[in-house]
Amino acid sequence: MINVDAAPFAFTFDPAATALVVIDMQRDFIEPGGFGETLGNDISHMQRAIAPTARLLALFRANGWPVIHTRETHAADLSDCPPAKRERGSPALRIGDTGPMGRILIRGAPGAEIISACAPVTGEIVIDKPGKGAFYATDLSAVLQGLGVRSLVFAGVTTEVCVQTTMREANDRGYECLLIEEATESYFPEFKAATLDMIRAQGGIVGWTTPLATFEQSVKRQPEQA
Ligand code: C5J
Repeated sequence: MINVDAAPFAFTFDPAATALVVIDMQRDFIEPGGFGETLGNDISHMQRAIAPTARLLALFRANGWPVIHTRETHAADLSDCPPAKRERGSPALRIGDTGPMGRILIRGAPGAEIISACAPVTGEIVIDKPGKGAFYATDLSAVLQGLGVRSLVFAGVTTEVCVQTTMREANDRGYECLLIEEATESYFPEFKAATLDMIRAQGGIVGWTTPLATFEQSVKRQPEQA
């Protein structure tokens, strides 16, 4: 078992039963011309999560622990995109419209791909999800059961939308969830801060959070690698 100094108290995980879940590190949320920007957000905030997420990926890969990536995407015919989602608000471009990186959030479009710094490598699982939560309308539950996983380490964007929604879904399904603080970002710094607080409030009502360096040091200290 590995013990991590986390908030609201230590997070203990069995590395043989733990996976990293990297949420939606897609060009459409991070790069100019994508979904995030078309909604009117300041995408520059997303830059901060890239290097920490890449470091976390490197750590899991070096240890041979499973990595799961998610992408928020829709079918080309939009059959899995509720009109309520597509038609809400007045974005410059809607889901399915063609922007500088191809059709917004459509599976296979360049903008829907994961940014190169965090791109999946051979053997890693990629889950396409039509909703904010990665369990809704996907086979993520079956994938995790197949891996024999009980603890999930989270990274990705955006903190208060797809990351938090997926952590809550996972928590309700009995998974122990740890969010790495620098490896997640929001377009709204105050929403990120509030989400970290919400996750660990009330004795870890959704899960735990910890800084990346603390997690890395805890993994280095594990007895098997001493
Ligand atoms: C959003 C996400 N923010 N991946 N999606 O619409 O958080």
